[in-house]
Amino acid sequence: MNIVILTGAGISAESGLGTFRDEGGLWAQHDIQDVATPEAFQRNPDLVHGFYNARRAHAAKAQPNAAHRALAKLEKDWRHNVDIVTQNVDDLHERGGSKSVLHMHGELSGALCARCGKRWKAPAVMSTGDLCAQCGQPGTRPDIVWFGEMPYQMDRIAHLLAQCGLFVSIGTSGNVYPAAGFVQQARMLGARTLELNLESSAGGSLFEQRRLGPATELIPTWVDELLS
Ligand code: BV8
Repeated sequence: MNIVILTGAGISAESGLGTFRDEGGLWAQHDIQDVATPEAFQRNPDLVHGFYNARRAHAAKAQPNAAHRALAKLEKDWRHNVDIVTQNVDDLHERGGSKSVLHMHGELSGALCARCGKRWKAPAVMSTGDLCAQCGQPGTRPDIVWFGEMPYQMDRIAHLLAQCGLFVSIGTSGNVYPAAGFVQQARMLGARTLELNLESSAGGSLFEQRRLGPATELIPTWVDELLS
């Protein structure tokens, strides 16, 4: 059977990247309305660039952990498809060896021209002075899906959920939609559902099975069980 794995900030927590809603998390340090909406970028692009420049630098220094590597092993050794749909904007899944990774909320490594839609590899530091290489206009932004914006590749995700026999959610609090709704979609489409998280999430009761613990312990154990 095909496996779809939704991941959130919790899988990168033990690599030293902050989560959003845990104690001292990113949303405790910054108000979402100031740094993660299109209106925030219109209002104060320097503040928003500063927020993502800091996270881009932090993510570049972080290393994939045992959980990222275990998912890459599963993809390599599992006889059917393993597709990761991540809410994370870091590249730790790719650096951990995973090939099929879908960044539904964009990527810190991406830059986007708000005017002509061109995409390119983001420089380490982005600023309001950067001009788009294609249309020459200012207004370049991190290629990140902010609140109120449509997440990427939703059609492909719907297709994957319809084709999977097992839907696993790892390291996400289940607060943000549409990602938080995937478990219901998967269940309705006949998939088994499993949550692997440090603590029970907002939608925890929607999962047939739940295991609680840190990802670097939980995921390698679960992958070894599945492959044995
Ligand atoms: C959309 C950007 C519609 C990148 C993100 C009311 C008003 C306005 C909007 C809404 C509303 N109600 C619903 C909405 C929609 C809104 C939403 O869901 N809001 C919520 C807050 C109520 N959603 C949207 O706006 C989405 N777009 O709906 O568009 C639309 C339709 C048509 C046309 C146009 C538009 C867009 C959502 C995307 C927003 N961008 N990120 C960035 O800055 O990173 S969301 C942000 O939250 C991140 O992507 C993050 O991934 C995501 C979810 O957070 P988590 O990953 O779950 O992290 P969190 O800290 O919450 O939890 C961590 C978990 O890990 C915890 O459970 C913890 O226990 C666990 N953990 C911790 N340590 C470990 C661990 N687990 C294992 N091991 C450990 N060691």
